[in-house]
Amino acid sequence: MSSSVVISGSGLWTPEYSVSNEELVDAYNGYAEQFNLTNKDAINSGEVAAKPFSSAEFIEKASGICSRYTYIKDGILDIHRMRPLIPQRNEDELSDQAEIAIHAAKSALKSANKTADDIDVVIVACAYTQRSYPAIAIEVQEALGIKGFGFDMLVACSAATFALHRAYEMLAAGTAKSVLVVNPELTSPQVNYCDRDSHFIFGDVATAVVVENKETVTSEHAFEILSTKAVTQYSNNIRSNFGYVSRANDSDPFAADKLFHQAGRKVFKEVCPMAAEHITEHLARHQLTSEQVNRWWLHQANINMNTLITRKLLGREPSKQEAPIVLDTYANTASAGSIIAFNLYHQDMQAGDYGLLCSFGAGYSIGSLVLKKL
Ligand code: CO8
Repeated sequence: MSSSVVISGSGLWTPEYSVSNEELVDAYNGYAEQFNLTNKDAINSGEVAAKPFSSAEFIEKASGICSRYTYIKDGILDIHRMRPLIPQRNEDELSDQAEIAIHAAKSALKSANKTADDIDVVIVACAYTQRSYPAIAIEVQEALGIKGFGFDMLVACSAATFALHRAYEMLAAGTAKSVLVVNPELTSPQVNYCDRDSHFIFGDVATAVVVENKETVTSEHAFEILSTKAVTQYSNNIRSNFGYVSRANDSDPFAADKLFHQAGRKVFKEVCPMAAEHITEHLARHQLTSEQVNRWWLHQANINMNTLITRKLLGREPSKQEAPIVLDTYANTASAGSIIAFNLYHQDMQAGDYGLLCSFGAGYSIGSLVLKKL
């Protein structure tokens, strides 16, 4: 291994539009009322299940989410549509995802004190890409004028940490000089706004991180990556079945199973102990205990999940400063959640402080990095 590998900058792009729980619940309940009226006879005969009503109080209590940002608000609150209205772009225009990725990438480059010439690898890592090819990463690479190579990788909520894992390995192996990892999480097209159990969970955002060798770092706030750890374990409890074979299946592309759906309770019960055990093992690799970790940048899935995991690790409730939560305004932003927390809550840390970045989600997949402030 040549030199230490360092996170030298990060960027965040927040959409202009925000949707409150109240707005979302009003739209959903309006849709449910209309659905129940239209399907009255089928509901009465037991053929169709009535749509239950949603509540803003439930959402905040069960998830910690008060509002979420959306790339486009049009259509989401329209009870006759219940999905965003994103105009299709021509092939000679920048794709939606590349556009939001570039906003975050530019802000990460600035914070790392780097230009396009310093970067030779671009990884676009997120839960979905809006097309199969050409890769969004290559589009971002071209738009930013980066020479080298780029590729997309999908690992649901763990895409960002798994991509940082790849970046770390490339730097450590000497096959890259500096890697730009970007997470354009455009989740709203895959949210089922007609499903009471999940209509409130997700928001859109884009984050980015620059990873380089310690010798080339010139930024103010840099963190050495001490190590990375990843694990996956197959589970059907969080699924999205839309894919390129859907057309050949002759199935309904608007069917609920094509969108995000989950057995939320099971996920909660199974993922929390997995994540806590994973983190404990990872810290032990460095002879560190949870009490020595100054900052926890955890995946932002659900306030109760985050609280349970940190309570398991620390044996007490962490302070807001120790384990920042961004769920209230950003909601679950798939793989970007822990990076938003990192981006917003690291500048106060002192040289020698430890931080733990960790994602957990669909797959199941868990990814973590132990970081040390330079
Ligand atoms: N309003 C009112 N009541 C509701 C609502 C609502 N909106 N939703 C559910 N209820 C009702 C239920 O029907 C249930 O009623 P009953 O007791 O009569 O059956 C009651 O409230 C309790 O429901 P739950 O048991 O489901 O409620 P929970 O307290 O478990 O909370 C959660 C539900 C918030 C979903 C919770 O289970 C949870 O957060 N689980 C963790 C799962 C999680 O975070 N998953 C996200 C994983 S994301 C991921 O991996 C990313 C994939 C890629 C992202 C792409 C996005 C498009």
